[in-house]
Amino acid sequence: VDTLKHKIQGLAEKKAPQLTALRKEHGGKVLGETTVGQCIGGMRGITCMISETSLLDPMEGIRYRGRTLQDCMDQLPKAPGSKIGLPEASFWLLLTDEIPSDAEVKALNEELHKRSALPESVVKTIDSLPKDTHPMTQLSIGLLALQPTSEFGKAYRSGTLKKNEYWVYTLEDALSLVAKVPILAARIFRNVFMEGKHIPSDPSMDWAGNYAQMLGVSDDALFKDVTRMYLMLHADHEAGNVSAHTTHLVGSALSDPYYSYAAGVCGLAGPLHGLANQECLRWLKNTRQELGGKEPTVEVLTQFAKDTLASGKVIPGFGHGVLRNTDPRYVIQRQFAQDNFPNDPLVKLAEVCFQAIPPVLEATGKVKNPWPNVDALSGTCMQYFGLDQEDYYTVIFAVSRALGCTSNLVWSRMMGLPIERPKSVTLDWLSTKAAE
Ligand code: NMX
Ligand code: MLT
Repeated sequence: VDTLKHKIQGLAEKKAPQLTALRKEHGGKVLGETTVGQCIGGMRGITCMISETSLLDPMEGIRYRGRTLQDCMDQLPKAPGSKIGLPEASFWLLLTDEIPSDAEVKALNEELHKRSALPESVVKTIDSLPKDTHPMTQLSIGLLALQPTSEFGKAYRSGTLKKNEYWVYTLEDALSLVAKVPILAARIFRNVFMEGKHIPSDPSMDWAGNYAQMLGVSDDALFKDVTRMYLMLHADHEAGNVSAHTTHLVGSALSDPYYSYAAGVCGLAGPLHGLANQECLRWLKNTRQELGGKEPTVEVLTQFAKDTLASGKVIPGFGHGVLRNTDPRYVIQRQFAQDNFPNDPLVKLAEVCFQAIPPVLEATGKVKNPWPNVDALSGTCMQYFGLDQEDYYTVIFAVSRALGCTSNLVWSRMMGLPIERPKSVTLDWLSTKAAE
């Protein structure tokens, strides 16, 4: 932890003059105009927030601290025999702007294992939930049940916490939350789908590999890799997406990381955001069932896609608020599936969807990005290894997103960002303004 603190502090010292200059000398500089359309339209395209950890390019996708996801795959340390950049190494990168060494990732994993145990009260809370409570609801309840362990919350209540120390306690909570979230998530999975038969955490394993072994659906070494890949790819997507923005907003009130991320998880549970991976697998399974053993063709899938639109639903796994190209996270998962299980029936079906769906969406004339996003393939990769309980998929997304959302909280407190409070207006106010 000391190394991590030292590196974050060092980076913050380098960035401090930049932040001061921006505040003092350029505070009045105009970044863009806000239109009536943007005010009605979900604030799309309004630049109004800082996230140091990652930046999204509409065509090339997300970069973690300036590195593309392929750079991360290539450069981040890996588990023995694996080709996947470790997600906990991406956590280090998001926090420090440095690619960690193998030794640093090993030390980070040891630290995470030390912090990973769930308090008995949290175990009791989770185990007592009705099994038909959606896994995302269970996860947000579990995170809130962990809130009394917050070091930030305790320090703030003590009345002695200084503003320049906020980030230190936020980091403490970030590390503990990241350490505990796979344990909590695996417990939820085994409670709901495996009759409460739990598999203990293995302290010799990496963060994501251990999560995979606790899920316990497959002994295939590739299942650990697909889990590592899932967790590395979903870690961060700048701060405007619903889960990151919610976490950021709640954190800006100085609610601690458990409160903040529990709120973010509730946002991730929406079908237009993280739940799309669940919905996408459901859509593919239904489509396959309707095909009744027939090979999927572009013609048939085109008709299924049109039927979905005609029934007033969105096609999950396609489109994006900011991306205007095929999501690089989709591209990396597609390569993994093609390299390892190209003949899986759902992989084949997803390939046909890739050809059939974009033209259908384009033909509507209103969809700004007809290309697949990360959710179009993540569930397909998981079901190949036997994790076909799609209601659980968004929980895996949430385990990963904890890395980005909590790193952002650390940096928001480090930069001393204020409480977030944009202006809202009424329709009458807008009409008056529009008539001016
Ligand atoms: N299927 C059907 N209609 C769509 C789709 C889609 N996949 N994508 C966009 N549209 C519609 C959208 O509903 C809107 O219709 P209307 O004007 O009637 O309200 C119109 O096209 C314009 O929307 P856009 O400006 O292109 O997209 P927006 O930024 O509003 O929304 C999403 C972005 C991601 C919410 C939208 O593309 C969508 O609903 N996709 C399907 C759900 C999904 O895959 N979400 C996952 C996103 C990634 N993630 O992990 O969070
Ligand atoms: C995400 O990963 O958060 C999604 O792609 C949604 C977004 O960025 O708006």
